This record gives sequence, structure tokens and C-alpha cells, in this order.
Amino acid sequence: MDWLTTVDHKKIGILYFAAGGFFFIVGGIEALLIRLQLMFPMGANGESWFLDGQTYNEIMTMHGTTMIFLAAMPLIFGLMNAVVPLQIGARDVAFPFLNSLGFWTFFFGGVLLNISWFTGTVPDIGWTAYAPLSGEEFSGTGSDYYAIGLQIAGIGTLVGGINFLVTIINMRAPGMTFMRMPLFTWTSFITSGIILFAFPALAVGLIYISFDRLFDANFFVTATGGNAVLWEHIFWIFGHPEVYILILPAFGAISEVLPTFARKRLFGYSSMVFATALIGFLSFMVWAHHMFTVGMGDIANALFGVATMLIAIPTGIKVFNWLFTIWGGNIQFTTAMLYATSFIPTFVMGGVTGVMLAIPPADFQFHDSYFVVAHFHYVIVGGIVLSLLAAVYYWWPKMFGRMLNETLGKWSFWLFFIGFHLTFFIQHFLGLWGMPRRVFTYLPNQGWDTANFVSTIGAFFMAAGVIVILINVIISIKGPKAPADPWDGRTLEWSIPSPSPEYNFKQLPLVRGLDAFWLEKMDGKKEMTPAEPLGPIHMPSPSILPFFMSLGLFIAGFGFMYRGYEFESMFINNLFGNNIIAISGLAITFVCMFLRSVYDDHGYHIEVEELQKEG
Ligand code: HEM
Ligand SMILES: [Cu+2]
Repeated sequence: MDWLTTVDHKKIGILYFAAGGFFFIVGGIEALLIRLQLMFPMGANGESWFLDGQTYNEIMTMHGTTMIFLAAMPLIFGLMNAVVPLQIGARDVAFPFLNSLGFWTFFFGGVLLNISWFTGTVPDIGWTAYAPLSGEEFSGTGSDYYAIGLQIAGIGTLVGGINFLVTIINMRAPGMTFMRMPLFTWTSFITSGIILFAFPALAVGLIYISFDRLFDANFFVTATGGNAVLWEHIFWIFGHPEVYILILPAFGAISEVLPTFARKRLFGYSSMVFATALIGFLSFMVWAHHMFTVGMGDIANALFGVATMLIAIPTGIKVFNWLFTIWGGNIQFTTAMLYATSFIPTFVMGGVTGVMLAIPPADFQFHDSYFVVAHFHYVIVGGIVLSLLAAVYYWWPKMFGRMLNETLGKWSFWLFFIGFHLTFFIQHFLGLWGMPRRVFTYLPNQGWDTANFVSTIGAFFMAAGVIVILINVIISIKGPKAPADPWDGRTLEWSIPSPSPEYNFKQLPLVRGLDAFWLEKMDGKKEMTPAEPLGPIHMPSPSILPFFMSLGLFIAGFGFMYRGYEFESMFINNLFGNNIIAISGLAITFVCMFLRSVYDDHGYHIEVEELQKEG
């Protein structure tokens, strides 16, 4: 019950981790099924050895959609929740209630999407849902699950982003100026800004798809005057910024782990900040590089190609700053540091193939081949997942108050890292040798058999790495208790106990510069200087309303999806056909909103005596 009603950012962070971790495993199992199917070519009798084409399309679609929206996004949000308020010396996020609402809408959206496995109507349109494939003519209820599931989950992301913008602007501790904020907070800030502008585009696009499908609108239906390419534009105006939404906090985490374990301050702090802002801005200027082959014409292709290559400049600045940070440092190769250092060359490889893809005439060759699959997994797995794992090993003690085992950590690292390159490096060549993306089988003896076999073996190495991580997590429950500052850290989160008390800081800290905690340690102090006398702390009350608001949307989602559906039972037909389900679902949400507005909830206080008792 506690978990359903919590508005504490640390607990919400753990909820995001649990749900995102669960979906990561679901998406990972889907990836293994994809790789198993592609391990062998088509048999002599023309039969696929494992999956049929339809099932393959469903698994591939759900793999991509799950990994992006239900695994990577929530894991990033989990990290932001766990770390940002502590790093800026705040007691919580600006809107704790909204924070909980964001989590539950994401969660119910994800559940809705995955219920499609049980109704047998799984989305089969790729994670990009291109029109007209996603329209009524060519796809079934699965596309409704896609559009409505992502719509609900997207609300969660949008409110979460707004919440973090306000938190970082308003809740910083005394002395924590913008240019003293740790890099992870900076990247979370800019990511939240990108969310603010990118997610509405997705929301609008999904509404168009839903209207086309459920209410016979004509946004993307060419026959009645719609425009199918319009969807591609809308999708990528959201979709390209989306990849930066994911990668920027990953950059931020790397920028915290490297200085800590190289025992040097981050090289080029201000250039890192400006490079992040520049990437955030440019991320909106390049969407059409996904559409070079659509027929936009040479001028548009050239402009979008050049704009894309520009992003390599701020990104290069970051890479060199990371290298100079560890240069000459006193490096400690903890598990977190292994992941962080291995991230640099891996991510650079993904960046280099990105610049190759940005050359329009070259992209005519690479497009829709395995070269693209290799490219984006180098960025997504080699970039985002490696740095998320670095971040998990780094901040785990702060989140859970227990240490992860370093030996198991190193095993998991090598299994995952070797497995990753084994899986995806060879896919560059598969692409150059002509293997198309999104095919469920291929003829033997085209020179692709061995490479596909190798790629699948690599995927199983990665799976083994993930299993070792899970074992590590399970045994850490009984593992050694974490000290407040296990890594001799530089930023504020390490100045308070692990796990931190519900109010985070008994007294708000006074920040005197960048790497605030490190500065105090250099002055021979063990704690931050407080910026306020000890006083009662105001806390928000827990609430079940966010859970029910999201549940209402979830029910309404089914109501809309099945309003035109023919059920066996007349009773159910009537419920859905007359919009009773849809209206009841929305009613639940609105009643909760009403309750929230009319009941004044002033929260409660933790009194000074209590704070003193806790020491
Ligand atoms: C961890 C091991 C992973 C393996 C072995 C793997 C494997 C694959 C394969 C083989 C495909 C191509 C399917 C096809 O084109 O027919 C694919 C597609 C895709 N993967 Fe992964 N993947 C992994 C992790 C991830 C992660 C972590 C993400 C994102 C966070 C991700 C995002 C995607 C996306 C967006 C697609 C495109 C789906 C589509 O074409 O609609 N993958 N994956
Ligand atoms: Cu892009």
C-alpha cells in the first residue's frame, strides 16, 4: 500500500527502476527470440525453423517499442528521481503528487500495451508505426494498442519532464547556482526541456492515428485526401529528439562516474554544459535524416544531412573532455568505472556510423539494412545501456543502502561487453552485404549464415551478463551495508546517509562551488555547512489518487479501442458500443481530479525533536 500511495521521489525512483527493469527483461527476451529466429536461414523446404512472419513482426515491434518507451525511458526517469533532488540539495521534487501521477500513467500505459499479448492482437507495425501500415486498411487492433498505450504512457513522460524542469529551476539549495550544478543534473534539465517540446508532437500524432482508426478521420489516408508522409514527419520530429532525451542523462552519468574514479575534477565543465545545450537545440533540426529516401529532394536532404553532421561537434567536445578527465588520473577500475570507460569507444563507434548515415547518397545504400540496426544499437545499447549500468553500480548504494558485489559486477561487465560487440559489430557487415532490416528469414548461402549465427551467440552472452546482474541484485539484499560515501564522491548526494532519510537533508546545505561536497572535504570538514537552523520539516502526504487517475485512463483506453468491436456477448457489446466503458474510465479520472482540487491537503511536519532523535 505504501508503494501505491508514495509521493517520495526516492521511492518513485525505485518504482521506476522496478518497472523499467521488468520491461527491460521482457524486451530482452523478445530480442533473444528475434535472434534465435535469425540464427539459421530458411530451411530447404522453404520453411522457417522457429517463428512465422506475423509472429516475428509482432515480437520485433514489441521489442523496439518496449525497449524505448517502457525500459530506457523509465530507467532514465528512475535515475533522475533517485539522484537529481539529492544533487541539488532539495527535499523532494517540486510537485511530488505529479511525480507519482507520472509514474502511474507510464506504468498503466505499458501494461495496456503488453495486454495485447493476451488478447492475441499484438502491434505488428514496427516501433515507428508508419502510415498507411498503421491505418485501418492494413492493420488490426494491435495498432490501437500501440497508439493508446503510448498515448497514456506519454502523459507520464510529459508531466515528469515538466516536474524536473521546475524542480531544477526552483528547488536548488542556497548557493547552488546553475553553473555549480553537477553534470547529471544539467543533462536531466536539458532532457526535460526536450521532453517538453518533443512529446506533444508524439501525442498529437498518436491522436491522429487513433482518430483515423476509431473515428474514420483522414489524416494519413491518402485515398481520402490525407497524407501518409505527414506521419513520418510527426513521428521523427518527436523521434529524433527522443534519442537525445535518452542519451543526454546517460552522458551526465558518465560525467559523474569518470571524475569520481579518476580522482580528478571533470575537464571542461562549462564546455560540457554548453555542448549539452547545443545538442538539445540541434536535436530538433535533424528529424528528416530518417527520411532521405522518401523523396524530399536534394536540397532538403543536403540541409538535413549537414545539420546532422553538426551534432558531431558538441558530441566530440564531450568525448575529448571525458578523455582529458581520465588522462593522468589515479584511476580505480570499479565496475561502474569499467562500464563508464568502455562506454567511450563504444559510443564513438555508434557516432561514427551515424555520421556515415547522415550522408544522403550513402544512406540510399544503408537505409533499412542491418547497418542501421548495428548503428542504433551501438548508440542505444553501447551508449545508453552501458552508461545506465555504470550509473546503477554507482548510485545503487545511495538508493538501497547496500553494496553490490564487485566480483560479480566485473563478470557481468565482461559478459555483457563482449556479448554486445559480438552481437552488433558483425551486423554492420551484414548490412553492407545486403541483409535488409525487419525480415523474419533469409535464403541460405548468401554469405549471411555465419554472421547471423555469431550475432545470436553474442546475444546469449549479453543475456548471461544480465542474469549475473540479477543475481548480484538479489544477493545484495543481504549484502554489506553501504556507508554514506562509499566512493569518496564529489557531489551533495554523498554527504547524507545511504539510503537517505525521507526528508533527505536535515538542514539544507550551503553550496560554495562546483563539486560542493568535495570542496568541504578538501577543507578538512566531514559534512556540509548547513544553510539554515534546525527546524520542523514540511512533508507532502501520500495519496492514492494518482494511481486511480491512471487506472481510469487505462479503462477508458480499452473503452475506446473496443467501441466498434463485435463481441460474442450482447451485454459486452453494449457496454463498449455505447461508450459506457470509455465514459466510466474517464469519469474515474475526472472524479479523482475533482477530489484533488477540492480537498486542501497541507501535508504534515517532522518536528525538531524527532529529527534530533534520529541523530
Ligand atoms: C540487449 C540486447 C538486444 C538485442 C540482441 C537486440 C536485437 C535486435 C534486433 C536483431 C533487431 C532487428 C529486428 C529486425 O530488424 O528485424 C532489433 C530492433 C530494434 N531494437 Fe534491439 N536489441 C537489443 C537491445 C535493444 C535496446 C536496449 C533497445 C532500446 C533501448 C533496442 C531498440 C531496438 C529498436 C528501436 C529496434 C527497431 C525495431 C523496429 O524495427 O521497429 N534494442 N533489436
Ligand atoms: Cu535521428
